[in-house]
This record gives sequence, C-alpha cells and structure tokens, in this order.
Amino acid sequence: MKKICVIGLGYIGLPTASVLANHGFKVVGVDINNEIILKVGNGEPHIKEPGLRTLVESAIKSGNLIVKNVPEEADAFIIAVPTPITKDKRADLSYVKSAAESIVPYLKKGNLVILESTSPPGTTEHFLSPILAKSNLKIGEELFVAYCPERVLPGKILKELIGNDRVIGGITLESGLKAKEIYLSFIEGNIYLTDATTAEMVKLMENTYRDVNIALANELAGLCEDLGINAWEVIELANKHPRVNLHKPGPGVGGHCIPVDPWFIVEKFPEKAKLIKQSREINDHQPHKVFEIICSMTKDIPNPKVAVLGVSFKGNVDDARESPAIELIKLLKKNNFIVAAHDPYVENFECELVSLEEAFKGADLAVVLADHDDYRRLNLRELGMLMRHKKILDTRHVLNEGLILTEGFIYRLIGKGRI
Ligand code: SAJ
Repeated sequence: MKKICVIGLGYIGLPTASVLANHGFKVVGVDINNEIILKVGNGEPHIKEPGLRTLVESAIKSGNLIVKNVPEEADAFIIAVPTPITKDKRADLSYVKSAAESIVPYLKKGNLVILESTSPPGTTEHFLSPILAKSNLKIGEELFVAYCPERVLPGKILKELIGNDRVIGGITLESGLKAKEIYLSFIEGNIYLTDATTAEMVKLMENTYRDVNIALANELAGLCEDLGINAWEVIELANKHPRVNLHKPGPGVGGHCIPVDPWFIVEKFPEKAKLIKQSREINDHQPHKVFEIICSMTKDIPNPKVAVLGVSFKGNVDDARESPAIELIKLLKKNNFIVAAHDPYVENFECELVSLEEAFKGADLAVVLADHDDYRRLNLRELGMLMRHKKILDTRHVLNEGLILTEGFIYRLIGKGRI
C-alpha cells in the first residue's frame, strides 16, 4: 500500500491526505471543486485549522501530494466526502455514490477501499460494496473494503487525527487488517478491528451520546431557571461525582456532525429511537428559547437592535455550518429586530458580519452565542458605552458576571434562574 487516492479534500480528507503524504505515501487528493484543487495545489489549505498550512505546504513541496479532479489507479482509496442530511432528515448518500462510482474504473485486484464518511448502519455492506462490485472484483477476496470513521474534533483535527484511537470495520477480516496497515503508519492511538456495521454504529453513537447529553443539560437549564438556581453550579457540583459527566447547556447544537448523525439512527428506527429523536428536538428548540429570552429582555424597547456575538457553531473555529446563530438571526429578523453580527473567525456567513464596535453601536442587547476566547476578554466598559441599553445575554457562560454587573449591565445567563 504505497499509493493512496483520497476522494474529497474537506475537513477530513485534506488533513488525512496531507498526513499520509508526510508519512511517505504517494497521495493523490481528488476533489470536484476546482477552487480547492487550485488552492491546495499551491500548498494552501482552504480551511482554517491549527497546523494544517504547514502540513499541506510540506506535502505539496515534497511532491508526495498531488491534487486533481479525477481519481487515478492506486493501491488504496479513501472516501472522505460529506454525508449531509436531506430536508426530511435522511442521510444523503449521493456524494458517497458518486465518489464510489468515480473510482470503479480504476480498481484493480488487491486494492483496498476505505469509507471514512459518517454513514447510516449498513452503508458499507449494502450501499458501497454493491457499487464497487461493478468493477467485477469479488468483494472481500479481490477487492478489500473497510469502514473507518473519522473522530477528530474541529479545532484540534491534526492532534486528534494522530492521537485518537481508531475503529476499523472490515467487510472481511483481511479487509480490516489491510486498512489497519495504513492507519498504523501514522496513528499513535490504538486501533480496534470489528465489522463494518459495528464501526458505523460506533461512530453514530459517539455523536449521539453527546447530543443526548447536551439535550439533558439544556433541559436541566430550563428546570434551574424555573427553580431560581444556577444550572452551571449544579453541573459543576454534580460532576464532582466520579461517574457523572453532565454536559453544558447552550444556544443549541451546531456543526455538521452532532445535529446530523443521530438522525441516521432515527431514519433506520423511527419508532424505537425515541430518546435520540427527542434529544434532537430539544436541542433544535434552543435557538427559539434564546429568542424568547431576548424578547423578554427587550420587550419595552421600540425597534430593538441586537448584537450577535459569535456565529460559528462553537468556540475558536471558523465553521458556521448548522450554527444555532443561523436560526436565531432568522427569528430575530423575521420579528423586526435589527441584527448586527460579529465573529472573529468566520469569514463567509449568510448575513454581513461587522466589527465588534459596529455590532455594539446603538445596540439594546448583546447576546454571546459562541464561546470564543476573544469574548472572555471583551472590554465591556468601552463596548457598553456604545450601546443604547446595556443588556447582555450569555448563552455560553463565558462572561464574568461580577465584572459585568459593576459596569452597570443588565445580565442574564442561560440556565441561571432568578427568584
Ligand atoms: N455543545 C454544547 N454543550 C456541550 C458540548 C457541545 O452545547 O457540552 C455544542 C457545541 O457548542 C457545538 C455542538 O455542541 O455547537 C457540537 O460541538 P462538539 O464540540 O461537541 O462536537 P463537534 O461537532 O465539533 O465534533 C464532534 C466530535 N464528536 C464527539 O466528541 C463525540 C468529534 O470527535 C467528531 O469527529 C465530530 O463530531 C465528527 O466529525 O463527527
């Protein structure tokens, strides 16, 4: 396995292709987007991720990574394309289908195909393998197929790509062993072999575990608000128990994984996956809850202006996909609020982004939606002076309550009730 073709140069494919190239493999990175080909070909990543620029640059300079818009013959193929969700909450496998079809003409006896994209249980065996079988190679005997989900955290992708344990689900034992050989070359964590459907379910359950626990935290926040106590204190104290790990409440769950993956289970088990479905609904409702709090904090103000702080789906990343900010801003605008949004990382967003000063100028309320480190260091004395009303809503618990109150703000923290 000396030459690897990586299909899809996104958040997972590009770091994976670059790491492999830096570990001595000959890598062909394939993407259908010509802008990405052009950028990456010049040694420039199209996504912001700590350490990625250096890695891509050296991969391209070494000649070990080349990028193209069509695949070519290789020993192994890694498919890392998106599996988005359709409007009716089902997995859209069209990118997996076209990626698989695009490699069929290049497949040879002894090749290995690895799927990394998050997929509903059964995809590798019942969706991918039948497409690959069009090569006339016998799956599991002449063509090896495995599922190896990515598990990296945006913002720490490179560190986790190398350090995390990996689960590999081979369509046969030999398929799994061949895939293990590749990952062993750059992974410092452990590698666990299983079957493909188990590996798919492992990936989905990791993110579902998180979603369900965030829903529990969001529910807890609502209960504490009614009780007049502070959910953040409850969480901190409950987590002193050695077997408790309560998650954090917030404005909702964003990103392209956690709000999506649980639906892949619900799609298969619409009746049985009750808790999973309800958790999704609780988390999806959070932006509406934030909207209601904003309405109650601004109810006597005509034409209120809201400064939205942070449109990325979480702190310190530039990714705004499925961000709770999208739904909240939509609600605010629909209800005639003036909205000025700021984010120190995000460059492309659905609405115009302005400077911090511009956002605070004449605002009646500021709402913190992303836990960016920058927001922990806000100069609220100066920014407060730009506001029409000094009101602030913290949905992430990043602000210092004592300091805010000394600056004369009216302050609310999600999950903290007032008796
Ligand atoms: N969030 C909360 N409360 C919390 C934790 C997170 O509201 O206590 C919110 C975040 O603000 C964000 C969303 O949930 O909007 C998801 O953020 P995250 O940090 O939990 O996860 P992602 O989407 O960045 O990455 C997840 C990771 N999965 C797990 O930790 C189980 C990552 O390891 C996966 O590789 C990634 O999904 C993926 O690609 O599937």
